[in-house]
Amino acid sequence: MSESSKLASIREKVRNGERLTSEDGIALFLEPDLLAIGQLANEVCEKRHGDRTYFNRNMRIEVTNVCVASCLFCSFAKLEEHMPGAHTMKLEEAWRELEMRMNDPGGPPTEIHIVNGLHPGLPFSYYEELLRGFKRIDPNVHLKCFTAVEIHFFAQHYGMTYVEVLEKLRAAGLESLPGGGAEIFDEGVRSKISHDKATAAEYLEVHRVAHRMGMRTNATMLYGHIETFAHRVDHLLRLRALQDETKGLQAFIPLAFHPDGNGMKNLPAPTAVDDLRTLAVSRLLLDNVDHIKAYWVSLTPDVAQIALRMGADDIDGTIVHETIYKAAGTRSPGALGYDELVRLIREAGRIPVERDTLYNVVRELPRAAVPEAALKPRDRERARPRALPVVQGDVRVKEVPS
Ligand code: V47
Repeated sequence: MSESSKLASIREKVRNGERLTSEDGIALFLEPDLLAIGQLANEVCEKRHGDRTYFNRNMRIEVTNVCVASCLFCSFAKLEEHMPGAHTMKLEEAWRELEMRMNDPGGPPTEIHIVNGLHPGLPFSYYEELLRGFKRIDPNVHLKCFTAVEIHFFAQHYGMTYVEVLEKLRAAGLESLPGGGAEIFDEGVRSKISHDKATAAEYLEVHRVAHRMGMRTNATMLYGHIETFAHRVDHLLRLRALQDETKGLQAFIPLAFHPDGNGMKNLPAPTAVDDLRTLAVSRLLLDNVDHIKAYWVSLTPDVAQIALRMGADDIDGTIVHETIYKAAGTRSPGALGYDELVRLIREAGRIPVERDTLYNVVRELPRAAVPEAALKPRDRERARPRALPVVQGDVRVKEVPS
């Protein structure tokens, strides 16, 4: 089949470093040749990152699932504390999660990523104490906590500006914001799937304020439910515009909708082709964002691994204890071991690079000499990376398989 002239002209633009338009974005989503789009996104990715794929040693904690918002896609939240399945951790319980990981082989997690429900009954000091406690246990752990939606809620609920909320949380140890809560920015879709939390403009404003204060943030997009391709493109271009202004976004993460147990359970989940195309188009449209993450919990490790050849340069981390996607029926495991992540990256022909949250290199591992299946089973076992010594800071350790 001959290639469409639209795809040829988009390729030309990308290779000349010209910015893609909204019309180009929609054409890419409509293009049936997934491999052609994936290859183009891969070119862009390799130009930025060579053969490197980033991952980190992180942990997820959701301290409360009590939430005043009623998002149609959410299988995790409970409206009130006394409802079955509702939980709010005592501070000691949350801290214990980190204490239990302090002696992990290879060292403790370098990042704690916290996403919560919007709980109406906790004092603000609960969140400050939460962060302080983690820093007491491990002053080196990076705290990437609370989505822009939570920051907006704190501002409203406790009567503060975004700057005041962020300043207080930063004084308690907060270092960056995760990307959750973006969903789809289009006001029509947003009013149907999440009408009672921060609007798109408020989400973007929290990120803008955080960037002005010198904090880095991530951004997400929840796709594969009632939105159209035009809505996805609009979402990506609003993020691109913010990034032109602030340069504070460090990674973009497309999140595949999971339908189990929520208000859109009648909808099918997006297919692997849609997942990969969305990731590739994100790489092509977001020409000013450094990192595109293939979040293995949302994609499954199998699809995330293929995404590493279609525009993604990051696969997220070891995670441990993810509950939002578990509630929504993901087929992914709750955690991946360090060695398992390294294996996925190596088998994709990439160089595994362990990073910290701000993309400083913790250690770089060698690429696989040959695909693992080319080795005898005994040699395969030997070629796997062993538990590694703790290395802090921007230190590169070339590990030699024993
Ligand atoms: O905000 C909720 C989404 C997000 C469902 O910043 C759902 O590095 C699919 O934001 N199906 C939380 N998605 C996760 C998140 C994230 C993940 C990985 C990395 C980073 C980062 C951020 O999950 C929520 C919401 O948008 N979500 N329910 C569902 N049923």
